[in-house]
Amino acid sequence: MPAHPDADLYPEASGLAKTLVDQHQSEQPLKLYAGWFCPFVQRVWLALEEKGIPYQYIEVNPYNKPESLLALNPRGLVPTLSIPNPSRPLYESTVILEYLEEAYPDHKPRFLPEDPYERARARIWIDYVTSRIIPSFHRFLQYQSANGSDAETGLDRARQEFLNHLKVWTQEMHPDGPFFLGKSISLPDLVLAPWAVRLWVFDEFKGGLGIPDGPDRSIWERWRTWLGAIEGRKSIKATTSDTGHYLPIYRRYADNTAQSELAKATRSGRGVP
Ligand SMILES: N[C@@H](CCC(=O)N[C@@H](CS)C(=O)NCC(=O)O)C(=O)O
Repeated sequence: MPAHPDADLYPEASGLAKTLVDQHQSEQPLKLYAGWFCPFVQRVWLALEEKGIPYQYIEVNPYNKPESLLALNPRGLVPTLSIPNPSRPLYESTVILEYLEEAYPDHKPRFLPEDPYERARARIWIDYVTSRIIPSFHRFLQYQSANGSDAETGLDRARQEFLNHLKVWTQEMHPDGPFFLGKSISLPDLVLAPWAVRLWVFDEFKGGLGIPDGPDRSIWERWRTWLGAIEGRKSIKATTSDTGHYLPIYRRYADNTAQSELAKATRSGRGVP
């Protein structure tokens, strides 16, 4: 079998993320098996940082899966956590986020509202990110223009579909914010933030994101307020590596040669793996 195209991706975090990784090398009961480049990992990494939960960061390449990862998670995806006393595995980024919320109630901020209705409503928009926004992000990024007269139409359809999902999500935000539920950052923010700070990939590879000027101005204004708050957040900066190291990975998505489970799922019309 040919080697996985991402088997030899850049092996470690860089920039500010490298500094953070270095601070989290010592043995801790809670272990995060992570890939520095992975947006699903970044969801969990953000939560650990925001809440100040002690953890050990363990870099693994999920495209060249080590036994240590497979022993915890037979699918070999990151993020995977090893939970202490007794040591047990946990995976699936949104499940991990809910676990951290429940298992560390004294670690602030709390990421879900107290009120049961508001909690449930937050979960609708958390789910919307994974079930709608991320698949359409990938359909747009992996779209290959055919030759011929409607070469751009398909790409534009993919772009519009993605923008429409962002718009629907944005319309559900607290009117002033700056975050989804208001003044403080919460789970809906954390689940989308890693993709929001990767939107440069559309400028780099797909001719731009194409947020329209004019119609829906106030919705896109609200989107920009949210994005500014996310981009300025310390935990986001601290968990982000140098752009140059993401480039070859995202180029493989953009030319649709990536072989990750997510890339394959997108090609065959399935959702997030
Ligand atoms: N549903 C999973 C998705 C995790 C995921 O797809 N992680 C990628 C890296 S960003 C991975 O481990 N890919 C390995 C593979 O595709 O074999 C979650 O939310 O944690």
